[in-house]
Amino acid sequence: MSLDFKRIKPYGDTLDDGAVQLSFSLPVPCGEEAREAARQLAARMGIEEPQVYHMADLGENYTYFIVYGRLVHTIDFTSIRVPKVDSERMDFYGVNRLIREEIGRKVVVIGACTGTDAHTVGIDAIMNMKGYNGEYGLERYPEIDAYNLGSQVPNEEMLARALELDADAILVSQVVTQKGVHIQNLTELVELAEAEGIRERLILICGGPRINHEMALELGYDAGFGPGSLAPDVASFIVHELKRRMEGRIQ
Ligand code: B12
Repeated sequence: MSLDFKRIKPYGDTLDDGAVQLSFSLPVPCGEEAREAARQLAARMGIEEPQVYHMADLGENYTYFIVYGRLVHTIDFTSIRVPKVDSERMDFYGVNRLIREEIGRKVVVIGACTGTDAHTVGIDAIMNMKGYNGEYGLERYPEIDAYNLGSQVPNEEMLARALELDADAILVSQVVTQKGVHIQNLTELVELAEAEGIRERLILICGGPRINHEMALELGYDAGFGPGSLAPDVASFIVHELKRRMEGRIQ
């Protein structure tokens, strides 16, 4: 069967069968009424023949469900446009060579989990000497001076340190997204930088499991990196952007 990219839908056993699995919780006591409520909700989501395969009592009148069914909706894949970081990706050696040969000085990068966020594993993956998933972190790059400020760093402190270190780029990690706290926190940093008149001097980058490039641009950042990002992705973007800005100044 040939694929119609204008009408794409999930599949399980055979193409276009629409098979999906979803899980959710409801604030109701576990029982047959809860099962029926989950089934009806799934039907309203556009799932045909919904079956509650698993139901578990979460205690205190909350219930968890896993529902299987067939999704009726399709998506026009040909109409999808997603902004992506489009700078050429270089490896560790390529990044260091480009800095040496075309920037001619060390590149200063500071990073942290800001606000109340204490999830340091993501920013460490990007910055730590030992690196992550087979790639060294920025601290290992001889041409990059990398400062990892750790967790729960207030935006004011982040900016003050950026000024003190004359940083080229600020890396902000936001993992907790409950109640939109990341939006508020990321926006505050941009506003502070603008208020201090230093926004244009900085390359502002954010990252985290629920961050993407489009969202980052909307919030006033230069780039956003999501799950699976590695140090060379970020380093490549920084040096290309720095070079672009330097060339802009010369013209
Ligand atoms: C470990 C962990 C913790 C540890 C953190 C320890 C530490 N030092 O980091 C502890 C136990 C402290 C913790 C606490 C909490 N946690 Co927690 N935690 C996790 C967990 C299990 C793993 C996160 C992790 O380490 N991922 C691995 C890293 C490598 O992945 P990553 O962060 O996505 O990073 C990659 C990319 O996103 C990107 N990236 C990340 N940051 C940046 C930054 C830049 C600049 C760039 C370029 C890229 C980049 O690059 C990285 C490498 O590819 C997740 C669940 C999960 N499985 O994801 C929950 C989770 C993140 N935690 C959660 C919650 C709710 C909390 C608490 C609020 C719980 C509570 N009620 O107390 C507290 C909050 C503490 C706080 N003040 O922040 C929720 C968040 C829900 C949400 N949507 O907001 C999650 C998703 C669990 C869940 N399903 O509910 N947590």
